[in-house]
Amino acid sequence: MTVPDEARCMLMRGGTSKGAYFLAEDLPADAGARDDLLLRVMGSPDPRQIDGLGGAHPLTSKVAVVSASADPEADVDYLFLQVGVDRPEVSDRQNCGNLLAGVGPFAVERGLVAAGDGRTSVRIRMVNSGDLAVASFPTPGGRVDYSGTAEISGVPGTAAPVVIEFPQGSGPLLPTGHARDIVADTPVTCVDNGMPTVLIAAASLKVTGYESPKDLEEDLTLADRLREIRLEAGKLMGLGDVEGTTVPKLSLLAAPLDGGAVMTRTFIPVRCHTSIGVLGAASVAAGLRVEGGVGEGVARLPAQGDRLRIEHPSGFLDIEAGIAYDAEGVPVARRTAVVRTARKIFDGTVFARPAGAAQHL
Ligand code: NQM
Repeated sequence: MTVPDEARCMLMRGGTSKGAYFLAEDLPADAGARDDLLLRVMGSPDPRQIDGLGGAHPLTSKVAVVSASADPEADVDYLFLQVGVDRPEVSDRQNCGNLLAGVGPFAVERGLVAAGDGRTSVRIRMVNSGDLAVASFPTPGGRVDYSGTAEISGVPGTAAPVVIEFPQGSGPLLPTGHARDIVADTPVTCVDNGMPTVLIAAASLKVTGYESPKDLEEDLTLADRLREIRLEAGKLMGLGDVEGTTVPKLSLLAAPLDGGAVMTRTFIPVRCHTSIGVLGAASVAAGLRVEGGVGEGVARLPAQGDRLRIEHPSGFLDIEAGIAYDAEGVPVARRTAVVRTARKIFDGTVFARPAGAAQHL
């Protein structure tokens, strides 16, 4: 099989992440050939990703593959691929709500969806989870306008708002069936409102939850504890052996510092996020509302409404995420909504590192 060495590609910032966006038809149809090409495009495996597009961090080593959808409820299909930085791995095991912010604009740029005059809404099927999202963004004069006044923490400057709504998740909100489990001697709440996430009170791991991501990453005792919790929680959540996978994430909770509902430090799952993922935040927000969860006594929930402010290392993320209890008393997620921004950085042809070059590292 011949694997191409170049592909049509658009580099975009999506929320607080950055990734390479491709039309599915511009990549090899065979998943093995596609992944081989993507590793070489991003410059992986290499901790610096010096010979590719990747930015030497999981948040900047991401790929979106977009195509017209056969699903009558969706306009486009979006497959998210996490490309390993220092490991030769491409994973479709998780979703990414940050790159999702660029999918609608990309679909218009590539002519998959016709722009409305003023605003365009794109219905997106997230292939990784099967869930649907609707993104709407400004398209004055039938063209995507990335400029605007929306600000998101973790991104300098302002840009056009991309409003993203998730009508409802498909899986159970509490994958273990409990509001609280004891895992590796630690109380946790395992929740999935779009991203499997283990909530842990920072104090139960003997950290404050206000440390910098760098300080937390350098704490090797903490890293061992988190690994132990994650492996056990992964099994309880029905995810099997999660040793080499990027889910579940782990979110440490502490009391808010700046008027929000909670302060977070989120491990994705080894590096500590410099802010928080969108679906990660959706899961935290829903998990905080679960009666008997580990957020009780830590978080300060607003008295009314579904809107919550999740504080994180570089600011905050406001999200609307409500839950309801069904007839059996089981908590279920309701609509989730968030505002992100996105920006086209370049559009052109990406030339991949030649096959075999990484073996010399
Ligand atoms: O949770 C990082 C990110 C993400 C994922 C991660 C995300 C989300 O910030 O929806 O966006 O958790 O690996 O891009």
